[in-house]
Amino acid sequence: MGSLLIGAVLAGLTHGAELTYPSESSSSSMVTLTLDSVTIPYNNIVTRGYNGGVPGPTLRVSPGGTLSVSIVNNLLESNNKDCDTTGEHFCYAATSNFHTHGLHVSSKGTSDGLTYPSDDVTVEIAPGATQQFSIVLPDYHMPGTHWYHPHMHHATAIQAAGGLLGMIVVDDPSDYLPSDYSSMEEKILIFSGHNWETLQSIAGKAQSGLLETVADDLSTAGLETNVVFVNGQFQPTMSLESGKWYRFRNLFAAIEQNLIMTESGDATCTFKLLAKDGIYIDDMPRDITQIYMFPGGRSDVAVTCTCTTYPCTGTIDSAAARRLPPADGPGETDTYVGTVLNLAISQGSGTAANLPSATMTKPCYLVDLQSVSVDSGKTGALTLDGGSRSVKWNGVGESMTHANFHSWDAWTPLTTFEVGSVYEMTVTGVNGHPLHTHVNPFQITQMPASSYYEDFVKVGDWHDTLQLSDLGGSDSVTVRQQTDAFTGKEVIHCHILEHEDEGMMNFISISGTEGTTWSGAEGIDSTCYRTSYVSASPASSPAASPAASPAASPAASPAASPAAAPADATSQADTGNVQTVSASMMALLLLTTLCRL
Ligand SMILES: [Cu+2]
Repeated sequence: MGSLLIGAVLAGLTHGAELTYPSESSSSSMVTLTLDSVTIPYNNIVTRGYNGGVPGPTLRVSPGGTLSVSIVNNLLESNNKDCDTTGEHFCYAATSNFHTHGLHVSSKGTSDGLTYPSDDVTVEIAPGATQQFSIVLPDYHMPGTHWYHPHMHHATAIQAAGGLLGMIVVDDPSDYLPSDYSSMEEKILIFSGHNWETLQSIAGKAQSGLLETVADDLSTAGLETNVVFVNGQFQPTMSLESGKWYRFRNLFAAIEQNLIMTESGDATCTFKLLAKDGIYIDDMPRDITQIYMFPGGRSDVAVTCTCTTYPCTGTIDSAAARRLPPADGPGETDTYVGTVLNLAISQGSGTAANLPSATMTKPCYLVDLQSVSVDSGKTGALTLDGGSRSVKWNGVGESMTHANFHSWDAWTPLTTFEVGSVYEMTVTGVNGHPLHTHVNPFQITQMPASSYYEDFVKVGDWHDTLQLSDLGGSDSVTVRQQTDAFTGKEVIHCHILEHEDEGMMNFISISGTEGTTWSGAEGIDSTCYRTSYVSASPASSPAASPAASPAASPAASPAASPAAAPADATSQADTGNVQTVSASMMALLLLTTLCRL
């Protein structure tokens, strides 16, 4: 115990161990993720992890690719108490499943006719069982930074924040990014938030076996009980060279708190925002001085650092810009305060050039929806109601408590949306509760102020996870989304995941013909793409039609793109079909381009 204390003090005085990076899987093969108890270096905590550690491997996939994942659940049946036994909303701690947070993919499963589940959070993998998932990304999926974690209702928080987490990178198509951006060296940075006080409390309620005394043990050892790890390490050191740009792929794998990160020390670092939640912003590179991360959110940031004399060091700390009064309990709405990452800067040979302004060509499901006139029947009020732990649509929506919720099939959805359309939600409650939507991301079209957090969040930006602590409780944010291609459940919940486990979740049922896309997209942005991204050749640039009509029709057009969604039962069962579809869509694209010329 004494040596641990000395070690902790030394770690505080000196720079920590060199940052390491998770292993990366090839997207072309099946990835096996084995859930088991693991021992992590911080006080030898025994928690749940994938493949022997925290975080799990980074999964890489290309647009149009398939994530084939086999989840092997080696957690112990003896730790799998049901909710009647625990008498709490926290239970089934050893039952798991697999959610791809941020991916624009089908939420369907085997009960819908798929051979293997896609991003289906209704799956339950019992202790000792193995389940394969097959998650097909559309050809036109936006490249970006996402993540995976279990989404087993009543056990999501203890599993995800306990250590079952990993990054997903959807790779940029070749020739997609300007070379100044594509040439950047990437740094995978998984900031995982572990408030062991919260986790000990949940573990006790769930009778989870693991983590039931974790915070007490840390206190006895004189160690911090609320920590943020980077790639599984506490306050490690990342070595960087001056004179070059790095692309930080930041993930805040967390179930509560915010990170507000700034750099200080002898090194001077410049941050430029490129993307949030796996979607490039329209005004990249955007000047930022702080990196704001909500629980579950991601950001891609270009970073370059210099020193007056070499080598030098810097520190990335998170500090509260404004500390909220405790709303629902300790830590739940607060910003994490502490050192996150140390930097060691050596002198490089190059010079970091000014980054050119760039607006990336977009897939049609992400065109700017701000000017669209949305049908009155396709608007409504979405409320994240912390008090009743519920998500409501136009004032209606039950809490998914253990008492209310018996099965996904028996649950009445909030409402029904039509696939291939545009919807508008006026959202309240995002001051205290991070809004997360599955399947379809959303664009912010209205906020009380045009930007928050020093331009980190602006009207027009896309997110799948959003929390704005600076809002008042009755302030609303208006967001729009396309219900692109995928029918089935669009799950919506609070990403303070203990709130989700307590019932703050619901879903919208998306109906219609699988694959239907919104025909109004090209009227807004004639360059948007519906198949694999193809780099624009000089010959095709005159086709950027100045006469394109901005008058967007939100009407669904079932015939618009019959082959757009590859995740239905037939195409998923046979990869060959997907390729055939892609080839035919490519032909259609060429034909369309020729017609425009
Ligand atoms: Cu919440």
